[in-house]
Amino acid sequence: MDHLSNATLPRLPAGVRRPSYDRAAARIGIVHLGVGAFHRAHQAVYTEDAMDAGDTGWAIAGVSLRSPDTRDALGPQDGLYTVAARSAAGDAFRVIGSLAQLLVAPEDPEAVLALMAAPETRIVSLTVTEKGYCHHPATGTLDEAHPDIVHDLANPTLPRSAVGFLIEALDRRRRAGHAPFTALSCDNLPANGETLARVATRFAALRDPALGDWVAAHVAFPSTMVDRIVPATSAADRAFVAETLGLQDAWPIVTEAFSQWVIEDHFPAGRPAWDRHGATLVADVTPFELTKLRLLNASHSSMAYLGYLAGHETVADAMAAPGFAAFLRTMMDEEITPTLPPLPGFDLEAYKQSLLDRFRNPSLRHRLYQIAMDGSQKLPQRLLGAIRDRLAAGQKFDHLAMGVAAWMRYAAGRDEAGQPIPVQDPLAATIRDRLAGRTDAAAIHQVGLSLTEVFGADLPASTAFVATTRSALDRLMADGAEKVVAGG
Ligand code: CS2
Repeated sequence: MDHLSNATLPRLPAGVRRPSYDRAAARIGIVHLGVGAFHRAHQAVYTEDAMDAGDTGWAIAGVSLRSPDTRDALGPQDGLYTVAARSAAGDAFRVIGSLAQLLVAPEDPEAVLALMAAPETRIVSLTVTEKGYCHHPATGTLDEAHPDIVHDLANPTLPRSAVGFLIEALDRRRRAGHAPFTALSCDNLPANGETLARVATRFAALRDPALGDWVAAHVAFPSTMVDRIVPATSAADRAFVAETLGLQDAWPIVTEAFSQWVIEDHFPAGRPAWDRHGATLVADVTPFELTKLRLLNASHSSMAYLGYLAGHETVADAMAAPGFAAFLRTMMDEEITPTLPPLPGFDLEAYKQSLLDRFRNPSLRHRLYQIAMDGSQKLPQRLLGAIRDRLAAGQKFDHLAMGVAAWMRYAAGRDEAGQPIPVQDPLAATIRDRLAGRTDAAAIHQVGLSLTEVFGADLPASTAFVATTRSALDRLMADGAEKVVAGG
């Protein structure tokens, strides 16, 4: 079977949407760092819509900061790939052409920097995951001891980190008298634009105080809220897409029909007309971001650890198991909703119900193990912020605490049958070393709380937090996740 490419585009079945613009005439206006599945299901699709409507000066150069896999898969396809949006109502297939170039930073950092420094590049966007910011999750400040930060400060023209690339490219634009690009974070972080500004400006100042001042004064870092559930692509997904297209796609994206993008409208160098294609432009994204992180992502993470420990494979499997939907709904209603800022005109009840419906999507195999990754980088904005608000209000947070306890047990690396869990987390080795083979609740809890990068200094000093999370962990280790969740 032939591969998807510019040459085979005309062979697509009539029902498969494809680029309507002349790809050869499109010009790069965006460099995106972290050209992974989420970006390709989300920002690249909004940008495709804008280009289909004539905005063809906003093609994307997708940069991988680590692996060549995306470039190796899509390069032979002229950057084309399929987005298959699946739901109980049916499937929609679309071939996306907005990725005009694919680069692998470790192979040629200079090529990436040259593109980012070019005046035609007006936006540099990022989906580098929480750990890609090289920050302390509890405080949002730059981790100046991070190996990539240490390297990039010593080798500014050969960066490894997203921040290193951003600042070297901005410095080149500054020295050449070019205006800066807008730096657009599209990651699941609270106040993601402010977080990016904080770590980037600090990194710049460590390189050169004048550069730090320039970045702080001239670079726009708008915040965004991004939302689309995008499971990792499986071999079954590839077969499913090939059968529909009649062409092979080395890396299709299977996702849900739902997509949401809320963006602070602060783009001094311009932007695509994303707002004409489903994105929402606002002055302040905070209430949208907090609502999504604390409802969707908190539920995702709690379900990931409790569901994995209960022996379930996917989100849909867990949602079909006794008690999970009720556990999440109670957590959302009783412990999280009271911490949310007002969103005038927003139907919060309908939103919460829609989240549970999205989790139940029978067409998506969203593995709990995928969501469970990097929990040390996710817990602060997903569970701990709401817990701090509940502590300040003197209100209970038993369900949130159970989510924290389930992460502690998961991160300790042994499941309920005593089998090893292949924990993927920047702090996995630290946790393992500090446990030193101990598997009891007291040790797991004490090591967990010792992670100031995650829990800060305030939570381990809170009697209520320590007692509630320890009680949850004791219950979890005595009864098991399935019984705990079924019991509500
Ligand atoms: C998930 C998110 O893997 C995870 O941590 O919770 O990627 C989630 O699917 C997205 O935020 C949904 O918008």
